[in-house]
Amino acid sequence: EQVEQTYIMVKPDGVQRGLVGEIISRFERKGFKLTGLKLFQCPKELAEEHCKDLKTKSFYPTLIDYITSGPVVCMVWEGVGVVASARKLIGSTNPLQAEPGTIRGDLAVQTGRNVVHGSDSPENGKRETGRFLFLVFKHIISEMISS
Ligand code: YYY
Ligand code: MG
Repeated sequence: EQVEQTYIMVKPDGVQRGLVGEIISRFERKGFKLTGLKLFQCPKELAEEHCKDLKTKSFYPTLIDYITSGPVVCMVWEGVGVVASARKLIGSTNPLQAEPGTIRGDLAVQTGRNVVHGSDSPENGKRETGRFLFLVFKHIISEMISS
């Protein structure tokens, strides 16, 4: 079986509500490996790139405003089967339909404030992780330039 990577992002409501530790500990306790982590104010371009499959949806503008409304905690988790397993730990998109015991099932009520993102396929896990690493790289370079 192949080791996968998934991109997990605690959304601004999760950060503001102080749920970062709780969310990290669920992935840690499950036994996955944390291989990247950074707190960011999500730039609008990244939010648009990240949500580009949802561009035609009516909630898209609200979604972009939400994702860019405050800092997010970006993480990469690794392991065999991590992509599907992380989706199970996170629960359904609508927190009212998410099972108790899942992150959204336990900690959220609104779809538009559902606390956390997780990649939906191994391909997207790679793509979103790549985007995250690029952003970290850009951030380091821009700090070097401005210092
Ligand atoms: O992967 P997941 O986050 O569970 O759902 P997606 O269908 O990819 O939608 C991404 C994001 O968009 C969702 O987490 C909240 C928001 N959203 C919404 O605000 N209203 C909807 N009806 C569907 C999704
Ligand atoms: Mg999704």
